[in-house]
Amino acid sequence: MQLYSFCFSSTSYRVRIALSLKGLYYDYKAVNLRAGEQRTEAYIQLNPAKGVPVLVTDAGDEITQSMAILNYLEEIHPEPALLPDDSLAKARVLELCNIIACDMHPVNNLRILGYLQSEFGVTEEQKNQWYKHWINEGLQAVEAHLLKHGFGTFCFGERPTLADVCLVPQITNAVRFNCDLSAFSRAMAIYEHCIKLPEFERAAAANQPDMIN
Ligand SMILES: N[C@@H](CCC(=O)N[C@@H](CS)C(=O)NCC(=O)O)C(=O)O
Repeated sequence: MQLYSFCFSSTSYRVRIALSLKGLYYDYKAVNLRAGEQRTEAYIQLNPAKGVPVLVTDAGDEITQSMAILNYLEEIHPEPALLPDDSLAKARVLELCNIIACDMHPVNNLRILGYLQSEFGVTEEQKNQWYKHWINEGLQAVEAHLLKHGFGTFCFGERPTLADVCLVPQITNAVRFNCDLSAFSRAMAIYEHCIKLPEFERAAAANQPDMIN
């Protein structure tokens, strides 16, 4: 397999964690988002949505959208399972994934922050205020969900699920943007636990071939 990825991309990081947890080998194809490589003609042929990640399967099929890629990996490589069998338990995991993937990530995506600056003259300070506001809103929902339905060392139990796969990259970004995360003690405890595990560490930005400062 091949993974089109950017070291600091949280959506790519989700997929890197899942590949690592499942012990799957892949070729790393770096896409420098800061240099705008996601908007080149060649890349748009690969992903018209102009983003990472893209997974190219062993058969050469291209899959975009991190949640679709995670679902594919779960079905093709079911062990270790990152979703519970029980329907309600699975819904709980996916609820948390969707808070992050649907409610939080899109409003703070690079292109949104760039548009705020280029079209509306938003200052760096205002951009950071926007970013922190949506992180805080989203993590309040995450924390409440974890307190209501979560248990164990990970989000849901003693083994990582897709909830942890989505949570860790989102918190990593929040830490990078100096957000105040003191109100989210359950989410932070899970994050601190996960990032020390070799499977998560392998997938971190610092360990990617395109790591830049
Ligand atoms: N919903 C998509 C979002 C993909 C996406 O936009 N990824 C970000 C990086 S985390 C990106 O490539 N942004 C490029 C840009 O905004 O120009 C997914 O989950 O894969």
